[in-house]
Parts: sequence; structure tokens; C-alpha cells
Amino acid sequence: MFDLISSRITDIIYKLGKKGKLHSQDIKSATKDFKKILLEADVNYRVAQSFCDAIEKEAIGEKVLKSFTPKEMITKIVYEKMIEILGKSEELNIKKSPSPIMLIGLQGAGKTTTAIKLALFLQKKGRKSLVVPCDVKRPAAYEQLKILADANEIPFFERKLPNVVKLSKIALSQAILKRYDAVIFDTAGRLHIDKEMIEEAEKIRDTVTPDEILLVADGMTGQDAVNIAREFKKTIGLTGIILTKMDGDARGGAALSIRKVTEKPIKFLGVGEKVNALEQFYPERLASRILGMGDLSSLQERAQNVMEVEKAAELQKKISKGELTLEDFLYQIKQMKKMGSFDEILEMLPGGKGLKNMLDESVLIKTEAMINSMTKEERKNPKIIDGSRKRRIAKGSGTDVHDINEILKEYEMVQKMLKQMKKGKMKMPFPVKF
Ligand SMILES: Nc1nc2c(ncn2[C@@H]2O[C@H](COP(=O)(O)OP(=O)(O)O)[C@@H](O)[C@H]2O)c(=O)[nH]1
Ligand SMILES: [Mg+2]
Repeated sequence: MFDLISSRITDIIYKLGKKGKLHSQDIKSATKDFKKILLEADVNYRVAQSFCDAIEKEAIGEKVLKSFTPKEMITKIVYEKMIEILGKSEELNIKKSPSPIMLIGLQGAGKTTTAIKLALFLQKKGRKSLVVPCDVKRPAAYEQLKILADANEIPFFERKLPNVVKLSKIALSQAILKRYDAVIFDTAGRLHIDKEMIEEAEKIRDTVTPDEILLVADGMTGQDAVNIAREFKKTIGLTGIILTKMDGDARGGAALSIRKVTEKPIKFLGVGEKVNALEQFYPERLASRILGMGDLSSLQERAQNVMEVEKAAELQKKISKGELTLEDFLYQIKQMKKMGSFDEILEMLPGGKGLKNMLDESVLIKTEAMINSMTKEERKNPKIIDGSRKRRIAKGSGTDVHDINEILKEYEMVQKMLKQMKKGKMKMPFPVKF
């Protein structure tokens, strides 16, 4: 996600950071480059323009704070302006009981898949949803939703009725009777916006008075998605947007402009075909990801899911004392593996995108094998690992002595770094509030 735009923006910031002092010329040429990158990423022209103007104005006008380096200054300004165009994060609005949620959008945008993703998302929060197939003309649409609902044990509205108004009314009353928390209406899409589709959606809207009318739009289509959103907002009305296929969208133009253009919040991102590939949209996280500062809060959230709280506290204590053993190192590797693919995790760490090119997963696997071949004593006190121990470990883990030396060296470096941090010699990177 956003790989290209992210690497190019961080490049510019890096170059600016090398200068001792920021002159207005440097800032002007950097914002010009920013604009070029944004337009190439298919960001709306006016959004790109106002974003760059705001950065320029602030960067030139800003009293350079003594405690900030030029790189930190410019990162901070770009970060803040990016959040301004992305808007505040907004939760799903489920006021009523049950809460009607209407999904609208063009055919192929991902409505049916998203209906199930949303139902599962709500289920995780302890809320039960009924999914309702509203495309009464295409039998395949009914089947697709039914198959997905059955496979994921989501309640599905079975009745087939030729009249979509009647159908949605009955579905809603069934949801009331059965005390569902939400009713998700998967409406009919077309290849293009047409009058019939709009009218049908308006009828459903007037029948069920939804808490949410969510546009499901294909994020890969860039400005087309933005224009579609604008059109739907004008006719049916929208409460929010779900951008799908963000796993395939390296450019990010739709995500960066849709809020500013439509003034409607992005509520979720679809990040894969699987039914769990739905992420709540947090502008701060996206901005810090794009700026290579890493998505620390997402990472923390995922870490909490897999790491026992006590163990985490214990590790934290050891880290702050500068006493991390190889045993702890191994534990962390194991936890990391549970959290997702190596690439995904690296991407969420500050500066991780750069590391991605230098590291690969096989190194991690090798490290794990080596530590596994060490005795408990060796893991606790790696200093005792002499030549003969190294040969034994290498043999046991299918590596060679050179590999063992490398990992021990790395471990020593981490130890040193932790000690320096403890002494306060090393500062944490640019402080961003998450
Ligand atoms: N890669 C990816 N594919 C998606 C995502 N959401 C939906 N799709 C795929 O897009 C295609 C169309 O989705 P569907 O839900 O049938 O769209 P609908 O016509 O709007 O109901 C299907 O092949 C889905 O698997 C997503 O977030 N990422
Ligand atoms: Mg569909």
C-alpha cells in the first residue's frame, strides 16, 4: 500500500534533511516535487495544490524550532497537512437497534465481499448482523452473498421477492424481531451510474432510513472513484466511504483525495479478497505509514493480540535495563511470526520500508534455528560461546560458524544500543503522538 508515494516523499524529506538550514528556495523546490508525486499518484489536482501551498506557507513561515532538525520540521509539517486532507477518523455509526447499513456502488467495486467483511467486523465487537441481498434481478448476486454468508456463519435473509422495497422492509422487520444489531443491505450495482440504479437505491433508503449509507468504491481506480463518490453523494447521499482493493493500489490517489473532495469520511479500507481483509481507517496511521514513520499503533494493536501481557512487561523491563538475552530474542522472533508476514511487520516499523530491501525472512528463520540449537546457558550468557560451542551450534542448526559470529555481533550491537538509550545518549526518533 502506498509504496511508491511513500518512498518518493521520504526521499525528498531525506534530501532536505541533509541541509543544515532550510532556505525558502529549498522548500519551494521540495513542494514542487511533492506536487508532482501527488499528481502522478492520481491525487485530485486541487487537493494536491492546496496541500503543497499549505506546506510551503507553513514551512517558510515557521520559526525553526531549536529542538527540531530541518528533517524533523518538514516531516512534522507534511504529517500535519496530510492529516488535514485525510480528515478525522470516524467510527461506524450504529445508533438504532437494529442499525440499517446500506452499501452502494458500481458493479465489481466489492459491495458483496464488503457486506460479509463488515458483518464479521461487527461480530468481533459482539454485534450480530443480518445480510440482505437487494439485487433482485441477478440470481448470481443472491447466490454469491448466500455462499459467503453461509461459509462465514453470518445470518442471511433468504426470501426472494421481486420487489426490492418490500424485500428490504420485510428484512428490516425480521431483524427487529430477531434482535439483530445491524442489517446490511447489499444493493444492486451497475457498470455505470444510471438513473434506475439511483432510483432503486433511493427507494431502499427511504424504506429503511439507514444509519449509514456507505459507498463501496474501488481504490485502484483513483480519480474515477472520487468522481463516483461525488455523484453518489449528490443523488443518494452518503455517510461514508469504503475504499476496496487497497492491497493492489500502490498509488493511493483515491485515498488521499476522496475526503477533501466529498467531505465524507473514509471509514474502512478493503485490503484483500479474504473476508478478514478490512481495516478501520485511521488518518494518523496512514500518514505516518506514508512518511515512513511506521504504523506504530497498528503494530501495537496486533502485538497485543499475540503477546501475553506479563511477558511484554517483563521484556520491557529488560529492554530498559539493557539486559535482553538471546532467549528473549528468540521469543520475539516467534511472536513476530504470529503477527503476520515479515514484510507487513517491517512496513509498520519506523524506517522499516528501508530495511525491507536489506533484510529478508530467511535471515530470521536462520537466526531462529541458531538460537534453538543453543543451550539455555548459552542463550542467557552468550559470552561463553567459544569456538567449539560455535561449531556445535552451527552443526545443529545447519549453518556455519560465520553465521553464528554474525548473529552474536548483531546481538552485541543491540545490547550496546539499549545501554546507550538507557543512559540517555541516544534520542528516540522524531516524536509523533499516536
Ligand atoms: N484484492 C482485493 N479484492 C477485492 C477486495 N474487495 C473485493 N475484491 C474482489 O473484487 C471482486 C468484486 O467483488 P464483489 O464483492 O463481487 O463486488 P460487487 O459487485 O460490488 O458486489 C471480487 O473478485 C472480490 O474478491 C479487496 O479489498 N481487495
Ligand atoms: Mg455484488
